[in-house]
Amino acid sequence: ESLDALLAEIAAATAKPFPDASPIIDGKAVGGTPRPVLSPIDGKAIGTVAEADAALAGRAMLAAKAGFDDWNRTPARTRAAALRKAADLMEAKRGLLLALLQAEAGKTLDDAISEVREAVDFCRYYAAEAEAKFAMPTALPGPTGEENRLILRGRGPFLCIAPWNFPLAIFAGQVAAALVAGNSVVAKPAPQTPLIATVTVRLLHEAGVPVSALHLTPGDGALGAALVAHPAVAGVAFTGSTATARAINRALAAKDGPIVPLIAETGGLNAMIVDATALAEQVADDVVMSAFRSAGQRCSALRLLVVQEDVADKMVEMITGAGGELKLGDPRRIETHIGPVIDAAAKQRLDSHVEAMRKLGRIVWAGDAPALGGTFVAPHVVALNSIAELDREHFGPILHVVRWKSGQLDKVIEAIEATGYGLTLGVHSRIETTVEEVVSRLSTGNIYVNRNIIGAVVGAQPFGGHGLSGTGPKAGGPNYLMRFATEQTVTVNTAAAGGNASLIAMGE
Ligand code: UN1
Repeated sequence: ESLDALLAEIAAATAKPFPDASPIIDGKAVGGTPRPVLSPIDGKAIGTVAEADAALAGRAMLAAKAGFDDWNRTPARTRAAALRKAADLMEAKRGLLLALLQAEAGKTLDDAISEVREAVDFCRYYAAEAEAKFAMPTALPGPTGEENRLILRGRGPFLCIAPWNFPLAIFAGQVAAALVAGNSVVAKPAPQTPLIATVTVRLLHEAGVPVSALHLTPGDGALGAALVAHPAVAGVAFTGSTATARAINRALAAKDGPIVPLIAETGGLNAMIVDATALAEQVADDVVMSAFRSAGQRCSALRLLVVQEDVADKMVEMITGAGGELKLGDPRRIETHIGPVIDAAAKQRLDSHVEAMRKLGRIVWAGDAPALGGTFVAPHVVALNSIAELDREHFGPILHVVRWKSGQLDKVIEAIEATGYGLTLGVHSRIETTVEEVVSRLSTGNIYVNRNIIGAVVGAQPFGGHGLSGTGPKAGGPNYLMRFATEQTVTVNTAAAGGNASLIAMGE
């Protein structure tokens, strides 16, 4: 399959105006307050979003409540079939999805292609998981004269709140998991990326998800708070900052009524430990890939390189050499390696961190940012004196470097664990006991040995962290759907009149 065909599909999708974004309740676009959607590439409007207010949030939640029971009683195989169909439709409509990932989220072609792939994989993976675990009750052994069945069902109206950095894959992944487990859904995309969310919801409806089971409410954090506060919410799946996850957790805890579960995937202070035995070229490649590509806008991205003193100068030189080869610019151009950061606020936060580090004399290297209208941030390498100095996640192409003395691996491990985050971690070493020590002593969710630390593959590398990085379970893993479900145990007295044959037959 040729690149030309792909580029032609993107060009065809770009030639027409993108479909507008709006709240969708029971399949209908319903009002909202319009504003333009701006591209991070050049700041120009690429479409319009009508944003929901608290009243529409309430309507969407009530519609999801009304739609829940039918969908929950729909056989899991039928629900899974809808996800498979959605995956097929995503592939068929990839031109539009790729064009939107580029224009709305500023993604390079590489990143956009991987993201469509990931969204498709999530749909197919959760479909298979639901068929394996939800379609049939599990028969469990027990005392003679009784039959026991464990049945998995949806919880109710699920609220899915997605980030802008994977506006297709994470958005579709959360929604697909919630739906296939039997929940109805109200989805709130990030304010920066409502267009692709609207296309995705329409596509899921086209694939066979009833309009009563999936509703969309574009809007900002205030809208998110109104949705979280609604009494009908039966569960929340959230990916975004640790601070917002905490706010959601507090708001849920403050409500009367049922205890509502929160599935949160948040930030990280992701480190890579490099010792003197590591292969330098490989480290340089993996660091550049993990810290700078995708403009550092992955929660898995590398923030902190912890390198053994003896090899630190050489490693940093190779990293900045490789970093200097990267082309920043319009992500729609095929030769571009790094596109813009998501918006002016993100750029401003990163610029002020770089400025603060510059004042302290900590800037080791800065790449070039293009003189274009968009929100571009050059990659940087910043020297720190200690791991503890990195006090928060800087969500962009900024790599912090700390040196460690041989014999101090212990201290390095303790300092990384002490950050309280635990999302991704890399270790580069050719000494097996070093790798083992790192893996066994760190609680980090995803550990990568002698490779880059981004791009977890659905099904093969279940993704998610601990502590300040999230609640689990891992997305794209065998336990993810469980948190979207309730369990029901049915025990039948087989000696009783009639024997309740139909209930006993369930799960045979
Ligand atoms: C995120 O950036 O919010 O492994 C999580 C990866 C991606 C990260 C997604 N799955 O790079």
